[in-house]
Amino acid sequence: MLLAGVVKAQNPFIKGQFTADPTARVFNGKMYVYPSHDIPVPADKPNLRKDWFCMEDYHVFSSENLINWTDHGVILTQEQVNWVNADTYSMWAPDCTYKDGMYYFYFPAIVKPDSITKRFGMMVGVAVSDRPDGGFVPMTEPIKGIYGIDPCTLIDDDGQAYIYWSGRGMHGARLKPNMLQLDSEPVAIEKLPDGMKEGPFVFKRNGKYYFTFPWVPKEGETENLSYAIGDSPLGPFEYKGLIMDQSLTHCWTNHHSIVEYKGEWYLFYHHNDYSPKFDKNRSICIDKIHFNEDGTIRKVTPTWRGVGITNATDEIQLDRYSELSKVGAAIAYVDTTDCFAGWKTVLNARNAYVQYNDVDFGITGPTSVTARILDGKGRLLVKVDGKTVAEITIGKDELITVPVRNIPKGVHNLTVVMDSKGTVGLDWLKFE
Ligand code: FUB
Repeated sequence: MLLAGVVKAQNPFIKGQFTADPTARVFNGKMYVYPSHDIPVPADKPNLRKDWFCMEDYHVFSSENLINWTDHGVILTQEQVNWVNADTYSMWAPDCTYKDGMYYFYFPAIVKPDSITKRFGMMVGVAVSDRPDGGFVPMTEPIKGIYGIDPCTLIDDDGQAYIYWSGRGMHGARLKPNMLQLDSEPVAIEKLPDGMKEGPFVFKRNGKYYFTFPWVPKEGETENLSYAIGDSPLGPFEYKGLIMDQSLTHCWTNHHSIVEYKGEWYLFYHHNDYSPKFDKNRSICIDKIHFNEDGTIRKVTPTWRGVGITNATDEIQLDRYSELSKVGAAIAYVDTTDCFAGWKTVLNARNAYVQYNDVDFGITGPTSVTARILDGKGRLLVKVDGKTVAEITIGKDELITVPVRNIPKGVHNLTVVMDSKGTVGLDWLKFE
């Protein structure tokens, strides 16, 4: 049965549950994201490490506009896979690909000690469905020859499928047409910079193969995202540089995918915004990624604004800002005991501001705006493209509605400016 829930957000774009290792794929003109599903260690599992990853199942999410995401519910659990040691909660980073009418969901997990594989450690399995959002049936054995984690697939223009993984270095191999078995010996991907690497993601653009990966350059550092380019799917690849710096919140891992959708390229990655004190409970994010003329990648700075256009009639979470004034503006959790309650913008100096770009005011134009004020006192100016459209004087009420004037049609940038002394905790604005 499908559990469909709608999530609307900027970054992180899935709220209410932890998500990590996002592999994004476009199927039937829609974006699907297959992440891992971090959970806090269950209280009745004293044998599991409290400071480690804990993952028992996978969800899939889809979106047409990259703003409104549907959670299709659980698509696979460790209990469903006979070779997985279900005491280990080790359903790590997955991928999904489409070939000849079927969807193949690849996932790593720790094998049962007595399983048919006669191996220990992590292997990679496949579950198959005729649709991308569920119905996956796991194969009864993991793929022979893959000892590692973080599977990623590539279907080349000639239809040949490849699979990549990490574990004792980075590897790739051809897949048989059945997509369930290797069709070549694993090839070690060499000449990448020294240091710990995992999470390969390979894609093709303008005839070049991009081998991209999280990488820890030095002991004591955390994962950045890096890339190399080559002329054939299994290399050799030449290292080209960084895609994203190490996380400012010190999330040790990052894990990503890069995909083209409706003419734009997007980077999916994860940080630990909803779990600032424990970086094994992560949340997935999306930002645009751009290429230079010569095919090299421009470095991406992670944003909270994320991507997409926000309707003026939605609750506009300004704390997922495009720009914040250097003085007198900050972002804080609404409830430090429940990070999923989200954030608020705190303005505490005259002329301090928060700017949120790409708001769609439609064609008829709203007549009023409502602000949710969580605390404080003061006067706010609401501006569209720099012109004041409303003034909000904060009193005792949490929800304050005032008229708006001269709102232009279409998509514009919204700014809220502090116009008095005082401190204001602003949750959201919404136009009617
Ligand atoms: O999510 C568990 C592991 O952390 C993944 O397999 C790695 O890529 C890292 O993100």
